[in-house]
Amino acid sequence: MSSNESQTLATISPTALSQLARYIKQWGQELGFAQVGITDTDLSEEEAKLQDWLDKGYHGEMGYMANHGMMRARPHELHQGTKRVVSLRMDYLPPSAGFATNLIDPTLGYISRYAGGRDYHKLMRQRIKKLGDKIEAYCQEQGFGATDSRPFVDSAPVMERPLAEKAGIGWTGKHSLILNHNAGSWFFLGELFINLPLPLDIPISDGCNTCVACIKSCPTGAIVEPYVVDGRRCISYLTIELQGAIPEEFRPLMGNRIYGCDDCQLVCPINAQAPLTQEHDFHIRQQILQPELLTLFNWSEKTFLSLTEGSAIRRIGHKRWLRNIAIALGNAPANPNIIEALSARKASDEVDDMVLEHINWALAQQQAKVQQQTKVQQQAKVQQAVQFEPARETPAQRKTARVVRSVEKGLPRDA
Ligand code: B12
Ligand code: SF4
Ligand code: SF4
Repeated sequence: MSSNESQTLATISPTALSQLARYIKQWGQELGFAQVGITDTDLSEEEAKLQDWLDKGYHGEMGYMANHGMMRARPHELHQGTKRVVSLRMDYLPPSAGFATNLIDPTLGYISRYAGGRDYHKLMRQRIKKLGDKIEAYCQEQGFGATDSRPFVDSAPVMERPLAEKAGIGWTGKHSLILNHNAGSWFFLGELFINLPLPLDIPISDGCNTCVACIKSCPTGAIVEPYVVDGRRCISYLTIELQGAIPEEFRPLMGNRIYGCDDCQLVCPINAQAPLTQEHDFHIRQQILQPELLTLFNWSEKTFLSLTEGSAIRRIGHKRWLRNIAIALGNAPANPNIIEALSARKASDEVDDMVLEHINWALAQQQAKVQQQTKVQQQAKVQQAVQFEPARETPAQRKTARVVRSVEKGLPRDA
């Protein structure tokens, strides 16, 4: 951008900027965004918190979180000349979410509801780019000069949540996600960085009050203090971000969650009124709607790649897919079909050492449960008891059962 152009932009009157901000919100909604807010680029208050999070190693293997220094907290350094950040919310809660039905059945795989449809990154980025183009065309038409803008959707080192909070999209919940009373938390965030001094929106106040439901319900204790998630413990990290073996201590706690996790949002009372997505692309694909673990486990790499085309799931690749499902099969009740499928997979050339280790773990879990059942049956015979005693619930199963009850009561439409 030439100095003449920036000169012209600098002379736009406050009234014209307010009018433009109203148009930006209207255009954002026309492009499918449920909420649009505007903030400045000052995240200096977040720098110490981000550094502390990194110093504690909470990012685990997510090198991209540490690689860019404090640029994440400095939008004007990331894209020179940026004066404002337009923060945008797009809802993803699909109809027939079937949260409780899916979580309570250990023979089904649970896939985070943000990932049931098309990958949000590209879809949102294209729409935000269109918003930037509309602003540019309007400014040219009004004789304001050329603007400079850049869209982001989790694509570069941007602190999306603190920006959204400052732009009035919602408050930071104790699970660290952004939420508000009208929208709940089932939404993605995206941004448009722009060099116009638009008027700022006002943040809303924290609505969590004394609630701690998300902290208490997290299956792996990943919310280590209010507002702070140790990424290394989060099932979303373990199943999606982590490349290698999943530490054994977390495997029994993961239950049937094979891609991401929604528990901290499922128990959140603010989600009771959450709107369903307006995007058909975010509806859950048929093949992964309440899917049988054994069916998913038998997908060849070719089938995996073809059925996950255009979906975020594809990015983890077939090996990590098998790794995650093997753990869920190990957590399922004893079943000869599971033992057979795990044993058969061991011989497949689609399995490497990492996956094999998870399959062996799952087989050991299954065999231990078979032995336990046999022992109980023998004892029952000795005592001439007529009734078969079902396997006792583990602490992880009890926790999931509590989450399921909370969903049935609190989110009946989506249960
Ligand atoms: C890395 C990452 C992860 C990691 C780490 C999560 C984490 N909590 O940091 C993992 C893989 C675990 C993850 C999981 C999920 N993620 Co994620 N993730 C990101 C990413 C790329 C960066 C987040 C980040 O900067 N973390 C670093 C920490 C330091 O930042 P922070 O959590 O914002 O921390 C701030 C607060 O803790 C606050 N804070 C600290 N102390 C205090 C005290 C008080 C009083 C207050 C008010 C605040 C406060 O200050 C910190 C710094 O500003 C963003 C996209 C992006 N580019 O921003 C998506 C993003 C945050 N993820 C998102 C989603 C949807 C998820 C999942 C729900 C996916 C799923 N269903 O499996 C889970 C939810 C887990 C959870 N409870 O956070 C959405 C969230 C949308 C929303 N409504 O907020 C984002 C914004 C992606 C997007 N574009 O939509 N994610
Ligand atoms: S997504 Fe699941 S594992 Fe991660 S913090 Fe939330 S409840 Fe815990
Ligand atoms: S569950 Fe409770 S504490 Fe957690 S984000 Fe929701 S309202 Fe806040």
